[in-house]
Amino acid sequence: MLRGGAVDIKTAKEIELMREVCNLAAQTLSCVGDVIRPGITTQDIDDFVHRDTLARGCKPAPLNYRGFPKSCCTSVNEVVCHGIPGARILRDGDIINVDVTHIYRGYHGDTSATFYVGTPSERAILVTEAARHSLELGIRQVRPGARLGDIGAAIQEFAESKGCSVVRQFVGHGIGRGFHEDPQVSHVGQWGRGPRLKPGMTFTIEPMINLGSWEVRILDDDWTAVTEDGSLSAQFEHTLLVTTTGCEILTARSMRLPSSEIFPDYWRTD
Ligand code: EYL
Ligand code: CO
Repeated sequence: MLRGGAVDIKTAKEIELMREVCNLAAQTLSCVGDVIRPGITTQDIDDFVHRDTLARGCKPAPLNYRGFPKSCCTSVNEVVCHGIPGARILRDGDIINVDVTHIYRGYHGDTSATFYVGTPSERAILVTEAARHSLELGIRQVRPGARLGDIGAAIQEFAESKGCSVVRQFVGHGIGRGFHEDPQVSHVGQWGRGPRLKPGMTFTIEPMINLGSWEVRILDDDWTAVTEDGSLSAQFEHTLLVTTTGCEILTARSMRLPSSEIFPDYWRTD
């Protein structure tokens, strides 16, 4: 049993199971990209995710987690995270984050992406590509000896340089047998601060980036988080392993996301 604050180091066998579940979650998320188009409902996405998760021999972790009623989260436009699938119809120009977490042989794999519905506006492209690139920059900090604060610093520095803001209320998290384990991974931070990363740690990075202010409020359903100012919000999430040399993106996708990765080089730096 881990003491509060202690970060679990996964064994070789656990890492193999984490690779499996994370790869299965990544495949489901890739396939979600093919069903998103104007005219479908967010419930249609949940139906697809539920069936696809079971078809891969997994269970959807969100379903009944702290009373959550659906198998994934679908967060449209000003919804920051934890949007509940339902009757909402997707319209041309919307952006939608789909967040899936699979359980397989007792282990969790958590990943999400923001998709464009039809033709995006300039504002939608800005916030979505800022979120995609900020996750990329956060991941680049992950290696043994780096500090937890380096991840948030890299994300915050970039997002704010593009005139966007970083949500503070929700954080990445350790993951394994538990959906949510220590540590908490803030998406804002200071260089050189916080505990050091060690090989065998597994955690998510999942920055939520807003076009306006970082403040969020929770709707009366007690789940849905929206931007306080109604501005657009976008998010991407990967589950990561700290290796002896750097990091492995356990939820990496081999296929591209057809409706989301239309500007893969928007802020290419290399
Ligand atoms: C369930 C429970 C309030 C999810 C994640 C579904 C949501 C709001 C109570 C984190 C925490 C997904 O996927 C997640 N993070 O990347 N709760 C989650 N729920 C839920
Ligand atoms: Co997630």
